[in-house]
Amino acid sequence: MKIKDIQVYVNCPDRNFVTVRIETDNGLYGLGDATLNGRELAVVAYLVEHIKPCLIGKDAHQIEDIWQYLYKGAYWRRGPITITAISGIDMALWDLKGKAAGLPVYQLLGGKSRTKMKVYGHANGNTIAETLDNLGKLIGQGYEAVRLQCAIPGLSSTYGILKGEKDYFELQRNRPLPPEQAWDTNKYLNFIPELFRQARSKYGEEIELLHDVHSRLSPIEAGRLGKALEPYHLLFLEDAVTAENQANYRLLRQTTVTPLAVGETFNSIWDAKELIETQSIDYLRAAATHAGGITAMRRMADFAALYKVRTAPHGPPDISPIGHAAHAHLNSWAPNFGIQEFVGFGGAQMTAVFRHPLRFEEGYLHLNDSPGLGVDFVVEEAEKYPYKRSYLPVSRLGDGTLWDW
Ligand code: KDG
Ligand code: MG
Repeated sequence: MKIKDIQVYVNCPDRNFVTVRIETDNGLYGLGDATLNGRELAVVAYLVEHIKPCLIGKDAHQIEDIWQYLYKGAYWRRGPITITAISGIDMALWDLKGKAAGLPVYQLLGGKSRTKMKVYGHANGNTIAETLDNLGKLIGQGYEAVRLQCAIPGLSSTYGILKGEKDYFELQRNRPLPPEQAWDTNKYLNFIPELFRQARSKYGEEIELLHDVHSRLSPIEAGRLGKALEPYHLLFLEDAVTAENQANYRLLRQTTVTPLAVGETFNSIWDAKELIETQSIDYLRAAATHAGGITAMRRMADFAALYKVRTAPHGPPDISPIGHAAHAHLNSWAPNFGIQEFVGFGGAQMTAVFRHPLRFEEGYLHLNDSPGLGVDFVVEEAEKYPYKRSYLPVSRLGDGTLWDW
């Protein structure tokens, strides 16, 4: 099964996605997601200019060797552009191997550890009342776990709150340059515990609750928040602090028993090594699209399992249905799967372009038994939606200081 051609598509069906399509000489094709939100074209160039010429004629079954070849062969290891490009290739090769074998990818990984995957949804709002109404709607749809984000009173904008835009992409798209958002640690820390107090008092203890800090706090500030949230029993607090310095989490861990999750921006097992070994986190949020594909995610899951760390793959709208399908196969297999973030299947344009193998029912995702990853990519549909440049927002304090977004 030799690689005959590699096509890279960048399209905007509702939002931008980079799709890798590898064709083999036995008439099969495999699909991978290489979407890096806000920096899409850098990955496209890496794939087309640097990776494609190296892979034509190679045996598509040699997934591990190709992964090592692209990782070690670049000499410049790691980094989001390189690893997102490798991730797209890796997913497409697993898709091909599954199609060639007539088996879904989870079977190649070792079979199913579960029949369905628990997900958490998002309830956002401009006020606590609105956030809790949205939480009630998700509980009504069967969700057993929900992330709560609420606009901070006195701030003009807050992460996760759309303020009239149709979705996150429109929030980015409607501005020619990165949108600027405001941040105030004191206002935030004084407000968030009240959101969770009211959520518990309205809906009780049964529903599992989560929150994403989006890396805005120092370890000690994060410790204050974690402690204040302890009475409300979160499933996890995400990205309480940045993890470039993994020791941040060792410090945070000493201050609170609120479970901790981190990893959506990780592009290597090395980003998580110390966090896992020191048991400083409870959930690893790495994504197949940004952390090295199925090959790397499998390795991370096995390593995390040794330390009782569970997987909770990143599931935002800026990962394509191919990336979500890769997670579904990993989640079906991983003995230490924890929970999957899930924000729906996207709009009409997206569902016309990507045909996916997932079904949502009563708080869980179900994966069908199609060979490979089970996703199809309709090129003629995709080509109706050209790429549109967009940027993620940046954050600033009131005095103009640039902050973590
Ligand atoms: O592209 C950035 C988003 O994927 C990110 O902001 C979403 O933090 C996120 C989450 O937890 O889904
Ligand atoms: Mg997050």
